[in-house]
Amino acid sequence: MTGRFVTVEGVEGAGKTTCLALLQERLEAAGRHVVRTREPGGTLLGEEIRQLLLGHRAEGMSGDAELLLVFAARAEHLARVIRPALAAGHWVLCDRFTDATYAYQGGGRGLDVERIALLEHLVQGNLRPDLTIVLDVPVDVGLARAGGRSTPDRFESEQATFHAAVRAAYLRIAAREPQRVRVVDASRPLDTVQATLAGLIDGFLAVTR
Ligand code: Z5A
Repeated sequence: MTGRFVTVEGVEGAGKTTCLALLQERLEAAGRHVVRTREPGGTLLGEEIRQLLLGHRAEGMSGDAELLLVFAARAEHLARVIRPALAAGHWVLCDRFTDATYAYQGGGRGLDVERIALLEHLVQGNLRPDLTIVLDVPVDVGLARAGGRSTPDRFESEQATFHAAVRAAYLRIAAREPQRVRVVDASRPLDTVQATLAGLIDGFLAVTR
């Protein structure tokens, strides 16, 4: 059986973690071996880079430093986890991937998309997700859902305009690549969202047998 690369994206608090669990269950019930992972992270080095990226650093970091750290973590993740899993025929289920870079560093931070595309090509070659699910919620809904947490990280501390730019960037990607990227209205009650996701992943399984 051929492995597939499925990613889940969305603004903060959209429900990715909650929904990834359902997707994993569904795929395993269909007999697929699933490797569930996340970005930034997924490897020892990647998790250390995650701490740098999310950490509470008084002086922050430059946009380019942030972008290069994201791709450094991704290079390690691809080499140690994603490519080997796909080569073994496993399904990789990843909480965020390069669409997040276009959304956060491109949309949110306003970095030049061409620079992101250059690094994407350098680090990934032709590898792209086979399916990307964008859980779409209005920013205030996502922030309210995530609001109960402890100290906000560097991204969570950003203004609502930053998160709105992130959301808009995701929707632009989805409009440009409707075959790969499916938008799910995640502002609905969880059981409704999960029913939509179950249908979506079952449909994808049916065409990838
Ligand atoms: N980042 C970047 O800048 N560039 C990159 O290239 C990459 C990442 C890859 C960490 O990501 C940060 O990294 C991220 C962007 C940056 N920063 N932000 N913001 P992360 O994915 O680890 O962090 P996150 O976005 O903050 O994810 P999260 O906080 O774990 O949120 P979530 O997984 O989307 O939500 P959740 O934990 O599943 O749900 C939140 C709550 O809502 C929870 O109580 C649920 O029970 C509840 N929930 C979920 N769905 C529903 C529905 N439908 N109704 C009601 N309540 C719900």
